[in-house]
Amino acid sequence: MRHFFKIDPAKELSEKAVHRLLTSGTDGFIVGGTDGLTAENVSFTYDLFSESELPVYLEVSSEAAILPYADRFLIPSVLNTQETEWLIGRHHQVAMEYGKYIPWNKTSTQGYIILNEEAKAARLAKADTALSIDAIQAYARLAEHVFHLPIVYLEYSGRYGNPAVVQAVREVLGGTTELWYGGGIQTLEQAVEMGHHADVIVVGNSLYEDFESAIETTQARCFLPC
Ligand code: 1GP
Repeated sequence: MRHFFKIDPAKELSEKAVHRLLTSGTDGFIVGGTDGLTAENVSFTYDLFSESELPVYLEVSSEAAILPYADRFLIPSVLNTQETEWLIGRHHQVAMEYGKYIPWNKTSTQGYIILNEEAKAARLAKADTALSIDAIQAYARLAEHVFHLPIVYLEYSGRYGNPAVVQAVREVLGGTTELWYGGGIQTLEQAVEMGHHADVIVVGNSLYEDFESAIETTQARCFLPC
């Protein structure tokens, strides 16, 4: 299991906080957010976190988040959206405009399954969040075996999710698609619980709410079998 912090460029972190994060024991950082992104705050944040050897992923959710010199790009595609725009439409527009310049070999597609109906991303992408476990598993199977996506991302942003869903998705993934979980992890105990099933756990909002507790989540690996 790997642990990533998700850093929102629209929110402020002190110099001390950035240092603590860089030395926290996390496995990497995802720079990304839902709104308030500008070319300036994205590049400023990316530069702060790329000072260390840890991987820094740039999650491209809007054109403002395209930083040509970044090393790793994550391209979200919402599997349970009701509008093709969020599955492939926006991506197509960007590829039409910037296709020649995008370092495609540095991109990984995240097949998002958004499950918290109150999350901004769920509303924006018109995600169908009222899904049974069978329906969620079916998306995961398609992601791995039909679309060959490297990542399935169970997204509960802002709310702690259902560990039984994460476990059920784990059970149907065959090992070529990674399972990432994000949403509402505030404590070490929660990080361990989700870390039992997920290849990657992502901690975002709690950084800005209870910093010390968020830092503790980096220790989850110590409580999991190797
Ligand atoms: C957001 O999944 C991440 O995209 C993390 O969620 O902010 O709720 O921790 P939280």
